[in-house]
Amino acid sequence: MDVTLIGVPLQIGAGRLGCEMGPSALRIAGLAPMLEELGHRVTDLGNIAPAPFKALTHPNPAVHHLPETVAWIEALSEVSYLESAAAMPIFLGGDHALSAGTVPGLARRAVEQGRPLFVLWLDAHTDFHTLDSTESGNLHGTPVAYFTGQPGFSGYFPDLAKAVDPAHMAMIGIRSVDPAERAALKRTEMTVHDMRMIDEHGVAVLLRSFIDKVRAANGLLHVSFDVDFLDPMIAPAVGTTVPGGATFREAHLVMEMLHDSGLVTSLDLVELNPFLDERGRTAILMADLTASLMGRQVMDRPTRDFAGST
Ligand code: EXY
Ligand code: MN
Ligand code: MN
Ligand code: MN
Repeated sequence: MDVTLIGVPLQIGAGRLGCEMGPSALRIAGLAPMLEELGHRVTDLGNIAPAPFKALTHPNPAVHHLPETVAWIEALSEVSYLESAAAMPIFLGGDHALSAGTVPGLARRAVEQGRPLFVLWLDAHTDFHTLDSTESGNLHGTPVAYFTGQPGFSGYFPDLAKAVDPAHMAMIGIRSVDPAERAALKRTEMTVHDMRMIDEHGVAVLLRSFIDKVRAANGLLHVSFDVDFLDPMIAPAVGTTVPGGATFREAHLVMEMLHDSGLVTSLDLVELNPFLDERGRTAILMADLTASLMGRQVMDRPTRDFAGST
């Protein structure tokens, strides 16, 4: 398959700086050769940069970096629309505010193809704050509220040509939700599988029901993978760690099942903060998980991969 890597060194949406090093860390982890080894044709477009930004203020005093973040979102929405025409775009983040750009661009492409866009949100957080409800003002906590058309973004974030229907989404790995997000989510048809659901039922049965829903609707599937979906013990390089995340095998199983579904048409890899890492192990894990999404089977893992690893 033709795959396009797009670096998005966005970090102002997060509470801690460092995500701007994410694209480089994923490249240094060997993402491109890992995908080429699986037979994919990989084009690396380098990193995008925002357009010059105009002054913009919001009455919520906590909201910060709004003008610059909007400029990133506008640029990304265009890139995402263009790069989803004939290849699978993989966005190398960068903090999760980037999905406020990638998802609307993909939704625009989906409309042209006459197919609904579905989104799988792998995250400890629901990222369902609005500009009015956020208390941290960190805009990486708002993308899902924005692109599902919740109120309060118009006049600040770019107007949406097409919102994503919450019924066309599933969140897996959730274990850190603010009261305002929970109240807003209750008013939607969003499928939220928190870690209790995973512990009780297993991730496979939860994911399979969502995959069946996407297939039945002839949908396109975008996967937005936040590093903090994973347990911090295996993925420490993220600024918003929450104990009790997905294990190594749960994460690989999700990726292997998604590959077998044949439905995934785009991917965000977000919130990697190499400044918080040990010898790049989180970046390597994210690249390894992407290889599973792109077709590497468990039985293809030669001993050399882990011989002597700690
Ligand atoms: N809900 C909290 C906030 O809005 O600040 C935490 C958000 C973390 C968002 C990270 C990207 O997933
Ligand atoms: Mn900040
Ligand atoms: Mn997130
Ligand atoms: Mn998160």
